[in-house]
Order: sequence, then structure tokens, then C-alpha cells
Amino acid sequence: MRRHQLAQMLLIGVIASIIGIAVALSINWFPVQGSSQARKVDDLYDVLLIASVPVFVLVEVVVLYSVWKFRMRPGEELKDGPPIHGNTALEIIWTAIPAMMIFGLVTYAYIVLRDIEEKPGREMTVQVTGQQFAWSYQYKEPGKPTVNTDVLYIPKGESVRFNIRSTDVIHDFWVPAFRMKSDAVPGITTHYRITPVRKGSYAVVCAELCGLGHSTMRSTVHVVDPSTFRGWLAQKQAAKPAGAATS
Ligand SMILES: [Cu+2]
Repeated sequence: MRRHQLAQMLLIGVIASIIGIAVALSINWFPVQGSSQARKVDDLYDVLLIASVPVFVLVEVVVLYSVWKFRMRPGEELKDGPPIHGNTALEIIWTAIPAMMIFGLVTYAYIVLRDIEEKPGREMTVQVTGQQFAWSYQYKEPGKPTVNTDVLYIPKGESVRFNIRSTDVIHDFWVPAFRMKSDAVPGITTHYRITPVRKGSYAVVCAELCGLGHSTMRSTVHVVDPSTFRGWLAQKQAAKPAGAATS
């Protein structure tokens, strides 16, 4: 292969990568950022795009360029390529560069994970229960009757820990706007925490195929002002006879 062909391939690869990254970053992949965790997850996704688009583009350019420039032409049916018995320098390079990229990305992803799972000074806990085919939420406060509801209310700006359980099969508690999700597994309690940063109503969906009604297993989370939330919870608690706890 001549030097200018290599240079041509590299030039096409670089230009296509720049276009590919620009296109990938211009696409609005996710819903609104409803939690403080969402921005960090989205940043991670952007970094992954910037790192992986050139890899994909470069491989495609080598394949397509070879099909274009080095394809078999009429009369070359019996021609064989040059006998190559390996290239140590090349093999070291194509092992070392991906290894370094993966190590860098894994380290960054781990730092983001630690960050978004970090326990805050104060947090409230909501019990989330999945069952075929509905979500329900339980609020337990010491000395108050347990509130059981099928609509989730949480206060804006306060860290909320979801303790997630299932009464039958495996479900998955997912609020796309919060970017966090976890399986609801019978017999164990899983959890994650988020800090909602934006008032509004967001979809809650089940992200684990759990039976015929899986697609209808939806509910809504309302992020409201802390004072509105306290008022809502107090009203719910007062509506129940003292001491009555539902499942
Ligand atoms: Cu489900």
C-alpha cells in the first residue's frame, strides 16, 4: 500500500469522525434533566460518544476504502495477496491504544458512579413496591401512619432514597428523567437515590419485561416544592386512622 493511500484514508477518517461527533452531540438523546444525577450521566454519555464515534468511523473507513481501492478487478480472480506473517509493532499499537482508552473510560465511569451514588447528609426514604402490573409507594415516618399511594410525590432539592421491592416477579423501577434505575427483585430490597432539581411531573416505567401487562406498568412522579410536599404528606397521614399501616 502506498503512503498516499494511507494518508488519504486517515484524512477521510478524521473528517468523517469530526462530522460524526458533531452529529452525535447535536442529537437530543434524553428527556429533561430532572435530577442532579442526570447531568453527570449525560456528560458521561457525551464523553462515550466522543470516544467511540471515531473508533466506529475509522473501522468503517478502512473497510469501505479497501472495498473501493483494493477490490478484485476482472482478470484478478487467481491473484493472491502478499504473504504476511504478522507485524509486532502494529499488534502492540492496536492492543495498547484500545487498552488505554478502556482504562480511561472505566476510571471516569467509576468516578461518576461513586459521585451519583454518594450518600448525602440528609435524605428521606420512600418505599417503592412493584407488582404485576402497578407501582405503589409507601411513606413511613416515626409515629405517623404509613401512607400507601400509587402516585409518587417528592420534594424538589432534597435527596430521596428509594427502597425498591417486588411482591411477585422481577420489575425495574425507572424514571427516565432522573436517569437512574434499579431492578425490583422478589426477596431483596434494592435502592438508589436521586435529588430532583426541577419541578414537574415525570413518567415512571417498568424497565424489566414482567408479564402481559408490562407495557401498562406506569405511574407518575410529581416533583413539588418542599412545603407543598409536606402539606400533601400531612394530608395523606391525617386521612388514615392513627396506627393503621397498609402493606
Ligand atoms: Cu413490571
